[in-house]
Amino acid sequence: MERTLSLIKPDGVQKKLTGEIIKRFENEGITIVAMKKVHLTQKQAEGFYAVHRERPFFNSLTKFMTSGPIIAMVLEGENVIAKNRKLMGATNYKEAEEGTIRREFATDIEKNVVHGSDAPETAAFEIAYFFNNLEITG
Ligand code: IDP
Ligand code: MG
Repeated sequence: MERTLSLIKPDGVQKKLTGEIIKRFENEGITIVAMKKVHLTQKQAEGFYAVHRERPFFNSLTKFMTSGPIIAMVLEGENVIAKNRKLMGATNYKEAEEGTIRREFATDIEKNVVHGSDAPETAAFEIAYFFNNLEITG
C-alpha cells in the first residue's frame, strides 16, 4: 500500500471539477484517506513548491496557487503514486494522453488542474505539509 498527495488546483476548484476528479480516483479503486479545502498564503505556496524556487515560473506558479481555494487529498492504494500521475497526464496538457484529467480540463501549462506527488520521498513531504497523522484515517 502506498500514499500520495493530490491537489485540485484553484482552476479545477473554480471550474467545479472536484466531483469529476474524485470519481476518477474512486473508479480506479483508489481510497481517499484524508481531504480538506484550503486557501494557501503566498508563503505556504512557496514552501510547498520550494524545489522549484529557481525555475522561471516559480513566482507565477505560487501566485496562481494562492488565487483561490484548493482541495488537498491523501490517496491510498497499490502503486497509487504512478496511478495518480497516469490519471493526471503530462504537465503540459498538450502532451498529455487522451482521456487524462489535464488533457481534458487544463487550459495552460501552469493552470493544469491537479497536482500529484512524483515519488515516495516527495509524497511523504507533501502529505505532511498538509495533514497531520490524526487527519489521515487508518
Ligand atoms: P508536475 O505538476 O507534472 O509534477 P512539475 O514539473 O513538478 O510538473 O511542475 C510543477 C508545476 O509547475 C506544474 O504542474 C505547472 O503548474 C507548473 N509548471 C511546470 N512547468 C511550467 C512551465 O514551463 N511554465 C509554467 N508553469 C509550469
Ligand atoms: Mg511535480
